[in-house]
Amino acid sequence: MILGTAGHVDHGKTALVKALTGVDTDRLEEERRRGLTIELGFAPLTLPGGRTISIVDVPGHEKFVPTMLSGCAGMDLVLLAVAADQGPMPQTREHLAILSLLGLKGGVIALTRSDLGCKPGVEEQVRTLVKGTFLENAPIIPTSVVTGEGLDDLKQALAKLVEETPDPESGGDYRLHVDRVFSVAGSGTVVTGTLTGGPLRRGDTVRLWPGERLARVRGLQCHGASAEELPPGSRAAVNLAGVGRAEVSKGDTLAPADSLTLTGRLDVELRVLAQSPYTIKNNSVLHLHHGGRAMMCRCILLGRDKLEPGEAGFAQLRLDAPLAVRAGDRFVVRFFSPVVTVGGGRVLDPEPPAKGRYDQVRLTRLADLAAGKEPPREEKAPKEPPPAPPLLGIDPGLERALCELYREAGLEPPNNEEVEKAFPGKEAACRRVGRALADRGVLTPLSPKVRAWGESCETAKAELKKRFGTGLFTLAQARDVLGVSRKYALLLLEYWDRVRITQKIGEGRRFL
Ligand SMILES: Nc1nc2c(ncn2[C@@H]2O[C@H](COP(=O)(O)OP(=O)(O)OP(=O)(O)O)[C@@H](O)[C@H]2O)c(=O)[nH]1
Ligand SMILES: [Mg+2]
Repeated sequence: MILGTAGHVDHGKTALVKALTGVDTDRLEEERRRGLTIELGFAPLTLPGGRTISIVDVPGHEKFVPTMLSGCAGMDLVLLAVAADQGPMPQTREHLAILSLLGLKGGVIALTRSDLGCKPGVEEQVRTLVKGTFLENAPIIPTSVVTGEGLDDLKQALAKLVEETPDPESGGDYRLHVDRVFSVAGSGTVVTGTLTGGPLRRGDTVRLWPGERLARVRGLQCHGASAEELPPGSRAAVNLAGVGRAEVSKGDTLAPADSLTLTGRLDVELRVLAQSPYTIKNNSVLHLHHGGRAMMCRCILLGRDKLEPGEAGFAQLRLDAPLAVRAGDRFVVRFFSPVVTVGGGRVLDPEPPAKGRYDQVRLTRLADLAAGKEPPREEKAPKEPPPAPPLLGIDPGLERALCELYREAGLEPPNNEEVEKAFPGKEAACRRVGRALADRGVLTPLSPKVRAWGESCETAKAELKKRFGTGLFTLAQARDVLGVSRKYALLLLEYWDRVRITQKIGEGRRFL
């Protein structure tokens, strides 16, 4: 079972984890120097009664909310830290909202740093904050890592909570959102993450989504102890046979080959937080967080033009990059700018139609899906056969031909559909090879529909950096330096904005 921390920066989360487990989860030099959590931290906690659970310690700083979100994947319970001398602060509220949107069911609240004195009325403020949320009836326990006050009570409260909470559901397909990747001398690439579903066994063949790479699980560990299999709710370290360090990234998902849907569009049930300062309007751009991934998306509202704070409705999210999902998955959305959490919801249909915002049949079907009813079945196009494993199944001739085509096209590539059409009869294989080349970084995914030769993009970056340094430049200037049309210059710059190579400022941009 996974217990996550939550709460505002400096409210004593990491200190509390250390006092409970003996593990300092701020392991980076920078974290220790700045006294700030930057990356997720992990520690096992043995509770009174002998049961051991895993703690995921998240950063509280506003800047690291995306990291906090990635740590929520697979979280069952929360330890919300509120500094007794300060009371609830913005990220106390934002973390609580995120955990509510993700469907967490229980937790304990620690009033930390109690030795520094309590702000008058702080317990009341906390009670008011959690009223109507899943923490409404959670115990509030004053704690201090300096005097030791409350630590035993906190452990007892956690033991009781764990006992009352059903174990994470087993059965079904395992899934693990990768939160760390590293190499171990003599073993090769190891990824870690929180396991849901499963169990995951040594010898299993996993797919590294959203890529198509298949890999065998050579070894498994939980908090340093080797295992033949791990149940859901485990912190898992997975040694992948034959996978290079560069072939898997943080945010990737390990799951069986045909268990997820790779998609660029999601029909969802979307709820706007009651305390959201913003309304979500049709066609607005949002940051989407799902599992360990974050990306931009465009929100097409279905059957309405806006969602006010506190309202829920159906929407189609059009994603900037393919995402591996399953119906029922939870997600969170943050406003484009300023970046604050505004809502979230559940995926209802990962393979939805592209059109028909006011189509009554579609809206009724979504309402049925949201209510958990099996919809009146529509005829769907037959699914593509599961992709063949790359490297084994890839036609080297086709790979060469595609590379040639993209190299020649440089910064003005044809879109994916046009590329496929150039290889009649081999469209599906072409799609596979294209994706595999993008996964390996040979091609750069400028948008869900267009890829470009990676080296051309790198050269373009170098040319523009040489010309403008970190100064501002306009789209027209970039177009002239690169000698491409406005359309392609914009495609490249918008891609760089998304992956934070450039930043858009008014009408200009600069390199970050
Ligand atoms: N006096 C006192 N200080 C504490 C206590 N717990 C934490 N602190 C201090 O509060 C500061 C922040 O503690 P952390 O545990 O790093 O806070 P955090 O919530 O993990 O911070 P982020 O991870 O950056 O969000 C540190 O200087 C701690 O020494 C406590 O019980 N008493
Ligand atoms: Mg911390």
